[in-house]
Amino acid sequence: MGLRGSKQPEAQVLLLGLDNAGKSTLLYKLKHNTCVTTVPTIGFNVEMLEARKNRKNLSLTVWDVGGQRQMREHWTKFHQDASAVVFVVDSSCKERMEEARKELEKTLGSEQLRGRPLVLLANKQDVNGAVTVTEIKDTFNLRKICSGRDWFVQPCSASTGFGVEEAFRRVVQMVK
Ligand SMILES: Nc1nc2c(ncn2[C@@H]2O[C@H](COP(=O)(O)OP(=O)(O)O)[C@@H](O)[C@H]2O)c(=O)[nH]1
Ligand SMILES: [Mg+2]
Repeated sequence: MGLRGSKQPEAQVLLLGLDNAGKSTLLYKLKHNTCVTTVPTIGFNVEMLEARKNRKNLSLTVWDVGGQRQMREHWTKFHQDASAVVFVVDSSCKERMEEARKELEKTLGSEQLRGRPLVLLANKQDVNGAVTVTEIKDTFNLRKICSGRDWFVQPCSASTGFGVEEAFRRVVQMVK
């Protein structure tokens, strides 16, 4: 880092999760603090976010890779350079919890992501009857599948903005 002169530290963050989990909404909330009408992401969105860490600027490049099934095989191409993984779950959709759990497990099994911190976002907490953080920790068996890495579960709502800043601060804190 220091050898590259004045270039400021940067980190790549992978934003993953099933389609419709709220990844793009979250990214735009963070970037512009607005709610935009998203369209399903084909391919990927990428945004640069500025943060402060250890009294230095840190630029985070966030890769929001489309969550549709046919895109998931491409997730692995982004693994190599990732400093952290943010996995977004639609807490209002119990029907797809198992599918989400399987994808997360597969992601965490990637050799290239070994030891990388995970922030799991229990999104859509504004929806009545949304699954709680405790329930998600249990259903996903997080303690087990996250052994050997730092992890944290943050409840949030990308629509209202609740928990979104906290989630971002966690990510900044956890990137190495
Ligand atoms: N109620 C609610 N809806 C959300 C939230 N986050 C995203 N959505 C909606 O969920 C849908 C999918 O969001 P999108 O960001 O496109 O999901 P992506 O496929 O993961 O990028 C959109 O209709 C969003 O408005 C949330 O926190 N609460
Ligand atoms: Mg999207």
